[in-house]
Amino acid sequence: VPPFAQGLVRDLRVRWALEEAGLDYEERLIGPEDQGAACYRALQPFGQVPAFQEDGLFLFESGAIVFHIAERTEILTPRNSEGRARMLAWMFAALNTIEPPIQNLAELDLFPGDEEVKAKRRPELVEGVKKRLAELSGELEGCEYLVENRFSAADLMMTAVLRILRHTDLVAQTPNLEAYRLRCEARPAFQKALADQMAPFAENAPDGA
Ligand SMILES: N[C@@H](CCC(=O)N[C@@H](CS)C(=O)NCC(=O)O)C(=O)O
Repeated sequence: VPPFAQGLVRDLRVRWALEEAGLDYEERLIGPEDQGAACYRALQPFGQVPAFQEDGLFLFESGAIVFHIAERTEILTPRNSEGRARMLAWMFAALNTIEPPIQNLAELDLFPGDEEVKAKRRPELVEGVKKRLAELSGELEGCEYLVENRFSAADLMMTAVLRILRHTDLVAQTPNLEAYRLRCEARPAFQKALADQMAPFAENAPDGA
């Protein structure tokens, strides 16, 4: 993927969860030519990344994969059923309520397009993002994490989503959200996952890139 997407590709979420859980895994990288291939579509119906295989189980959608991994470990999942349900609610919120406006803004900013059209559309998209960030910030007021004030897969997913805004200062404008993102990203499992995602990009970069 181009440099603007490196460190954001959604396999990062899965790598992070696997690192937190301390599970052994093997990565299989794909290129654009694999996206349409029938054998890859059998793993991921939309040809997207990530896809996950564990023995006979094939999973797609980063949220479903992370949840599957999270269920294995108390590091990522509260022990009680109420806590687990709240964790799932916040994972859905990250993916379904917070990510869409953030993704729309990132696509406008980072993908090519008519600059005049973009400039007209951007303020509305920024407002949409700011609204959700303010709401999230309010929810995190006085708390370090989203559920039971302990790190869980909900924070993993929320942090992965907030990172999509790294080309802007929108998260940094909200001090408790910025502190939350940094707290989650400081985890050794995140650092390992990020380094592992980035390594092949560096290895495969054309000379001097
Ligand atoms: N909802 C999916 C989105 C996956 C997704 O958008 N993956 C991107 C890479 S981060 C991709 O494969 N894009 C290429 C495409 O959509 O064709 C998930 O969370 O797994």
